[in-house]
Amino acid sequence: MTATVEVESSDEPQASGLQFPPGFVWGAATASYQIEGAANEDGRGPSIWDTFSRTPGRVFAGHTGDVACDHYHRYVDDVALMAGLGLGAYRFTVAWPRIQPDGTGPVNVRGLDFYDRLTDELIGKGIDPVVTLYHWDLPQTLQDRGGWTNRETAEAFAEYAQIVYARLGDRVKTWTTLNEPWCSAYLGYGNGVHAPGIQDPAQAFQAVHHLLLGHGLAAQALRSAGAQTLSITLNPTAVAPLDPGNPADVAAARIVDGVGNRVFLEPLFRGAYPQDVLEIMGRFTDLSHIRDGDEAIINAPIDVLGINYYTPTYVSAQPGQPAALDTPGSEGIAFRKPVGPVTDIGWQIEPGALTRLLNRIHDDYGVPMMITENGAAYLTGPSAGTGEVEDLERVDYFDSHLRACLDAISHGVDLRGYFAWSLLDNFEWAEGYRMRFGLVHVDYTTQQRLPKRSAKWYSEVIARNGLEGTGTAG
Ligand code: IFM
Repeated sequence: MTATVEVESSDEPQASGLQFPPGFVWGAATASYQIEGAANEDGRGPSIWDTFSRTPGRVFAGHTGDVACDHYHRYVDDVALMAGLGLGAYRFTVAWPRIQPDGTGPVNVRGLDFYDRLTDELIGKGIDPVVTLYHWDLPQTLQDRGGWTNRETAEAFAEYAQIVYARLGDRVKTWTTLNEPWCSAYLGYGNGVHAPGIQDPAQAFQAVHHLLLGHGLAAQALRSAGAQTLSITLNPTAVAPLDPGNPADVAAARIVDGVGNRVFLEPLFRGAYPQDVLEIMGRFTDLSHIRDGDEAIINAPIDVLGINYYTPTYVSAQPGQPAALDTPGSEGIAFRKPVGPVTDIGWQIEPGALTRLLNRIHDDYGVPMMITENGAAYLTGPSAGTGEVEDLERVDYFDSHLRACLDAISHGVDLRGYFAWSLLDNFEWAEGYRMRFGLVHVDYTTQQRLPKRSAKWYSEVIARNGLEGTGTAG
């Protein structure tokens, strides 16, 4: 028997399969060292990225974050730009070295004042401030004492988190402890491509643990201070075996998933490191840095998991292959070079991998999620004729990845929001300013901002809370 459903006609816009859930948060993200500049102003201390970027050969063409997008001085105009795009939320990072120039001890009130002004400016324009406490700019003094390989850094981070909360907690609802601890640990201490530039698998694993411990201690402290929505942002590897029918490739993917993903997800959501990963870590360290009770601290309840996604990873078993330095324990595993369409940074474009990743984390951990970064590097600049930036490839990238989000939502994923990376072109770490991820083009000579075609497209998506067209995504 078939049932007939009568649909009343109405002039109201009808939700289609390309519509996002009511209340979905639309935002854009940035990070302190990548945009602020003002590296030596108002009492800011040096960070590991100041040291690293001034070390010859570390960053493309010797670029540094000394000036970056000069956002520290231009935040009022930048917030106006965000309001013009219709952003509902803005994800920014507080720079630890502005708040405690030495990482511990005296508080630099002028640093707090800046984020206070920024927060008020956002709220005044109806934009929700979403704060990340750590996006890689560790105070150099802490690195001089071992950085994230030293347990004291985790304790110092919790103290710093409380200082920031005490100033902004009356207005900021969403608090993210760390951004992409995978990068801090494995790029900072594993392959050394990021600050502090160390290549040592033992230190990389110690850093993983102390980052997680710092998250847990900060989460506990923020919660007892009254924080409403707590989160951490991970960049889980969307890893798959090159040949899913080959058990050796499947085993290779399991190792990469363990060292890259489960090492974070399991203690965060189940309160214990997975046994197979402990065995890998145990080949490089005696594990004495993991103390009784630490995993319970890391397991502090959070409200939403931030996901940063850009590109998938495919691996296969390859006897004799040396380990990738950013994945200790990956001896005998080959990482496939990107194939098919890639962005200008060379990252493979595969929106379906985002759906798989979200579905998997939902199925395994049942946690609400938010896309806290997603975007693409394209070098498209202002055209000689119109002066406009016609970055249609970026529009396609966003569109296809938002469709991937809708697919995940229809699978049952509790996805609460999406933050485009990035609001502005900015300092892309070891790539310097040569890679451009912005919705808004920045002329680094004049600091002039120019919204790209993708910015206009994104503001239309925000206004309609959905993508153009009808029918189902995918
Ligand atoms: O620019 C970075 C950001 O700082 C962290 N996530 C990835 C982005 C693109 O590489």
